[in-house]
This record gives sequence, structure tokens and C-alpha cells, in this order.
Amino acid sequence: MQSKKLKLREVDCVPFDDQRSGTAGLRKKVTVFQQQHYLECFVQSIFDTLKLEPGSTLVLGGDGRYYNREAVQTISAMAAANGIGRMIIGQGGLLSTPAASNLIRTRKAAGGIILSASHNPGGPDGDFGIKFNTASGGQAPEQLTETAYARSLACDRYKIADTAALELDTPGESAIGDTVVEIVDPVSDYAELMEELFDFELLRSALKRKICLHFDALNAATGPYANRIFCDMLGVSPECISNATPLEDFGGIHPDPNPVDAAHLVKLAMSDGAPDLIGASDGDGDRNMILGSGMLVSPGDSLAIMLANTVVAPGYRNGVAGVARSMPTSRAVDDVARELGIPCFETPTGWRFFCNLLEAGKIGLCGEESFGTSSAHTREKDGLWAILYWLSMMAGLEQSVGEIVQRHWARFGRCFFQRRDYMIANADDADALVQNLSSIISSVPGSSDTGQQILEADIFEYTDPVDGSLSTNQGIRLFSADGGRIVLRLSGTGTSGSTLRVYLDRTEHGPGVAEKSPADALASLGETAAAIARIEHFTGLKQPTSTI
Ligand code: G16
Repeated sequence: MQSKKLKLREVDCVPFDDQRSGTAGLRKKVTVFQQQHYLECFVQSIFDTLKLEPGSTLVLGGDGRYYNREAVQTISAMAAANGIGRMIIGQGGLLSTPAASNLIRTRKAAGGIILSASHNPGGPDGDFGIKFNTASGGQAPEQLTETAYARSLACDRYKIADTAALELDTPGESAIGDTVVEIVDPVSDYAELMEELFDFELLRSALKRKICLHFDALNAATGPYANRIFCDMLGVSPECISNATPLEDFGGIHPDPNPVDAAHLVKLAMSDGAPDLIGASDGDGDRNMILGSGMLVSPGDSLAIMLANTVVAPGYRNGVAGVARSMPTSRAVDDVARELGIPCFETPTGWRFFCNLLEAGKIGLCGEESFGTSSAHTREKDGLWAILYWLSMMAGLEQSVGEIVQRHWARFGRCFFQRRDYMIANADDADALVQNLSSIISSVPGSSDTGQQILEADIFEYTDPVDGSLSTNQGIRLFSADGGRIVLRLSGTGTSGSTLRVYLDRTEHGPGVAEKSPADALASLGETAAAIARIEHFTGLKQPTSTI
């Protein structure tokens, strides 16, 4: 191992006032992160907050987007100056978010820093992001991110080692002073974990005989993972994997696997001779989209269907203790949990809220409307895992995606779901809308002047059943007389303006549900939402910017 001579520097800087983490870490334009001392101040605030024991191990990697490599170099030099004993870095600076979470756990690291703006666009004019995870592998809880924010407001000095750039592309060990730097294959530990959870023998045989898979890595982090797992381990032809090379700007693709940004996959699924299973993942590999021939599976349905079919995979065959969904996610899974007699937890938006429940063994599966699903195998959502779970259901049940979904609807009813996003240029307008609705919330029930009658309305708050912490103002909920639900909240992942998200869901039973569109099933609920929140009045927008 080559030891590099360490010269420590303490650099003076002026604190920044905009380093508060959102739904999942700090996300800003690349140009914001490129300001002198900006990245360093945030990272120093993380080190000051985590107060890791000298000699601790830290995992570091990201989704490979523009600025990833520079940030890895800077953070490594800062880690050495802050007393980290061992850095475990993904080769090329690449680690998908679930693989990073897994490495933190398997290598018993004190935590990790993950460089990703997830599904946000990349490139020099795109977005960059950082989140930090604790020893559990999960994202830092709200109290820690708030402490880091408070620290950043006073951060006028950071520590960094003067050192030559690390060689990131070759696995092996080197050192920065006393800090060991280990460059690891980003895929192998994760691939091993997948092999433990799923019956690869069964999947190999099904993929050979009857399931035609198409996976789109959207030029983001999951390409190398898909090549190894689907092609090398499960025998899928490389032609079935598209956009498998991680690119700094994702090749101009919006790396968000949803029906609007990945419309080409919906088109493929609806075409003649469509593959049996089409899957995609996002920038950092934690989201998933599942489609079959003629069928787009909504994330809420996906979670419910996974829970109803745990029997198909060795890792889940014994069932799970409980399940959780984020509050705005469709309530489809609630019905399955009720039938199974297990608890169903409703948490605020943000994967970190699942972590205590997972850690305490209260849940075994969890998911969100934003195309995220996972299980207790890691502490982040996991895109490729979800695709392997669907493959297992198809192979184990010997049914197509369409059959699995339609049989589920026939048994439990169909929970129609839509998310309507309003992109609002001036964030103050969005804040005014939310403030207004919050101020009149208690007078909304009982009135039907604005459409459907609302029976109950509240502002969602959550008391964590494990540590008792309270999170307030987590979205507005309105429950209509016909069993529908409207949720409104502002996105916490954008980097400019504000996005109002309006979520609608309502369950219907009966033979006609498969033919009905969510747009028809939820039309009147959507009109009611727009009228009660006075969306056009506050934002000038007559229609949502996009509907998912
Ligand atoms: C992040 C969070 C998710 C959340 C999603 C959307 O996902 O990890 O928990 O559901 O953002 O958040 P918002 O509605 O606030 O934009 P990712 O994949 O971006 O890390």
C-alpha cells in the first residue's frame, strides 16, 4: 500500500445559509455546489454533526453524475483531515444508493456519504446532491439533518488534507496519511445479497424459457449492476439492457423512471410484441418502474401486490411483521395488511422515516408513490431489487404482469391513484396556497360548495413509534364522502421554484375496474381538490404541469 504524505490545512470561509436538507439530502444546481467552499462547508457540517470516533470507517460514492468525481476527491481529503480511519469508495466513485447502504451495513461502517440528486437531471447545468447515512445504512434522521443545517450556518472553517488526487478506477488499497482508502467493486456485495434473497435458479430458468425482460438503466448508476445481475448471473442477453453506461449527464435523459419522463417505456409496453417485463431505475438506482405487456403497474399497487405474494421468494417466504407506506402513497397496501392481520404504518414522505421501523423489525416491506419500494434487506429503497421481486412473482406464480395485477384487483378492489404536479415558478405563491388551506382546514369538512363533500380534513403529523420523535406539517389530507382521499404537499427535492403535489386515491370494486382509467375514476376528486385549494387563484395554473 502506498502511503501519501499528509499536510493538514484549516481553511477559513464564510458560512452559507442555504444548506438545509430536503426530502433526501441537500440538492442544488451543480453551479451552486461549485461555488468556492460550498461543498466543503456542507461536508464539514456533516463531520461536525456525526462526531465519528477517530479511526471510523466511512463509505463514499455516488450516481456518477457530473461533479461526482471531483466531490469524491474533495470529501476523501476532508475525511482524512477529520480523522476517518478507512474510506470505502466505489470504483470510479460509483455506488448506487442501495448498494452504498448495503456496504455501510456489511462493512460495519460508521456511516456513509452518498453523492446523488437521484432522479433530477444531471450535467453541468443540472443538479447535484449529497446525503449522509448513519451506521444503520439509513439516511440521517430529521434531527441530525437539522443539526447539520444549524452547524452549516456557523461553519467558518473546514479541515482538508493537501494530497494528490486518488486513483479511483482501480480496485485496491492506498492511503492518505493514516487514512486507508479502499476502492471496491461497487456491484459484488450487492449482487451477493440479491442472490440470498431470490431464487436465482428459478429466475434463470424462467428467463431462459418464458420471460422476456427489458431493463433500461437510463444511462445512470444501475447499468453495471444490471449487466452483472441480469446478464452475467441470470443469463439475460446484453441486448435486453439499454442505456447501461453511466454518463455524467445521463446522455440528456431525465433519469426518472415514471410514465412521463420515461414515456418511451410506456410506449414499448403498449406495443405489439412488448417484452413480458419492462423495468427501469433512476439516477442512483433506488427507484423502480414496472411494466408488463399492456400494463403499467402503479407504485402503490406494486407494494400491495408484493405484500400479497411474499411466498414467491426465499427472503420473504415466511411473511413480514408489518408494512409501511408514505402517507401520500395509495392505500392499496392497507387492505392487504388488514387481510393478513399485520400492522400498516403511515409515515411522512421521505425514505428515512421507514428506517426506525425497519431497524426495530416492525416492518419487512415498505414503499412510496414516487416509484420507491424496498424491504428490510437494506435501509434505502432499491430499484433492481423490485425488478427481481417482480420476476420472482412472474416465475413463481406462472403469471404475466397483467394477470398478477388484474387478479389482485379482482380480490382486493382497485385503488385508483394519481399524482398531479403543479410547477410553480414563484415559491412564495406555493407557500401562500398551503398557508391559506392550512388556516381554513377545520372549516372544510361538512361543506360541499366546492365539489364532493369532505368528511374529514387534517394536517398530517407523525410520531415515530420507535423513538417518539414528532414530525409536524407533513401534508394536508382531505377525506371525501365517497371514500376518496386528497393529499396536498410541496415537494422537497426540487432545486428551483416550488412543486405542489396533489395526490388522489379512491378504491372501487367490481368487474369494470380494469377497463376504467385513473383519470375517469378520479376526475371529480381532482376538481374538488383544485377548488378547495384554490390552485388557479394562487398559482395561475388551470391544469397540472404533469400527471403521474
Ligand atoms: C426522495 C425521497 C423519497 C420521496 C421522493 C419525493 O426520493 O427519498 O422518500 O418520496 O424524494 O419527494 P418529494 O415529493 O419531496 O419531491 P429520491 O429518489 O429523489 O431520493
